[in-house]
Amino acid sequence: MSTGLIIIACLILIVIVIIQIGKVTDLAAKIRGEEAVQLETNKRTANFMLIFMVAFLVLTCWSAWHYKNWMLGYGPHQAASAHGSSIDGAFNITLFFTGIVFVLTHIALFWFAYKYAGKKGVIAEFMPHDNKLEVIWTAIPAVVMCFLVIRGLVAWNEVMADVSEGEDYMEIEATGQQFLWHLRYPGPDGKLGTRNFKLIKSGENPLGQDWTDDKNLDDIMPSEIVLPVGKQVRVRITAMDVLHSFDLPHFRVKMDAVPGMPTYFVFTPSKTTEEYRQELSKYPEYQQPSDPNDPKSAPLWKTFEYELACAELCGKGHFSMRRLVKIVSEEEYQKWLKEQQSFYLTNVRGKDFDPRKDEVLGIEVQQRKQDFNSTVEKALSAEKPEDKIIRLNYVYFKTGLAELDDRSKYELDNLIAVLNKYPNMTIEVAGHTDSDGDDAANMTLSQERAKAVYDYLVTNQVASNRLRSRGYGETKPVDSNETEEGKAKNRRTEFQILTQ
Ligand SMILES: [Cu+2]
Repeated sequence: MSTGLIIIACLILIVIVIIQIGKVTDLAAKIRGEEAVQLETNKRTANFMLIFMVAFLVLTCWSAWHYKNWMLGYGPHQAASAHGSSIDGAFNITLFFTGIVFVLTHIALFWFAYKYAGKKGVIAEFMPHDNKLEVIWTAIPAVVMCFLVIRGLVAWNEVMADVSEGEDYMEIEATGQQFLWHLRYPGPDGKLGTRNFKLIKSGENPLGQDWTDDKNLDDIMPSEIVLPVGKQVRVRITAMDVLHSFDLPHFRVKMDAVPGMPTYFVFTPSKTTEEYRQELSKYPEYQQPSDPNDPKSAPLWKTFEYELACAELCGKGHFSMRRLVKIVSEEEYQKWLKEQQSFYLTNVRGKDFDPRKDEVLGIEVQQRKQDFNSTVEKALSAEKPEDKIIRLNYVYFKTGLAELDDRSKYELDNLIAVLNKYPNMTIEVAGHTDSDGDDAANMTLSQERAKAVYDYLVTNQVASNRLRSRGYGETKPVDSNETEEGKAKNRRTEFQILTQ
């Protein structure tokens, strides 16, 4: 506040000083004779015009030369995408023509001001109209502009082309919001799930993904963009509040993110992050320490990262929309992809707001089958009898009853598949409870539950002489019965491989 007042006070003072100087000059002119003063001022101004003409041109050329290796499109900053060079080409041609015009008009402007400064006894020539001149300065810019526009249009059509049917590409999605980018990858199925803005709920469902659409279940939401080099990528771009702009400067990718109007950009990264760093390492500018306060910090080229920026001033947190972009080899990309967790499975699954919490999902069935089979393989090669006990993690009973819940069938079917695979295998099915309630009742319940599993197996064509069932009640806890978590572990159904 006080700084503002001081600035305003200064401005007022400056205006007063200028007015006073004007008055003094006026007075001096009256004393010395107005014309003489005017001519002297003209001469001085004309000389300044000439100095400015030279100084500004030199400064412009010097700075362009000095900073050339920092500018996109020059030195180490050749475009890192397949289409990038066509944009750079259009840019350079425009720069070439406008550069010529800039130098010529700049020189003409100040040279004329110098040469035709007011002199005693010289009168300006009166030239009301000149057809030849007008034709020249209309025709030349028109022809040049036509050339630039047509060339630009060709580049635009090439760069903005959408993927055509049957083309090989991967799709990701970026949604701008004040002030971050939500990034979404399709997951193993390669397909992004549908969204509905009515389902948006911060924390639970930031993008409004429709969980009843299976395509959504494996979608991942990483905090950075990782892409394989040489693979065509289509980015779906949307916004949730105001205008944002999806900008990958090193790839010459830039497209507005508009609320309610999905846009897209198709591009192919052509240089990995590492390759870009290697290019930078050849230039002295990038040997400086990355941290100006620490001379021992890694050189700039080593710490280089591609980035995603928002290129639309979208509010006061606009700067924080930066995200890292990493271009890697196909193998590194696959490795990274495998480490990513589905948003649904990690943040929604089983929670109160999960609309499918009572359902066993296709992806879970597959995952559990894999886990179950690898546990069985491990038990088969184990030596000690206690290492041949396998817990049936997904066999559920109705509370306090020995009646199997429908969701148990997937795990039991995995067991049947194993028994069919190893025809000599015999097992004991065991039931266990926690220590709540009456001991004898627990014993009965565990026996009945083990029997229920036994019956299910027999009904499904497993020979009864390969099976026996037993209830252990609360006699064999694997965890403390003091905590809810421990109790849940003690209430279990398992089987032991007896012979194999
Ligand atoms: Cu923004």
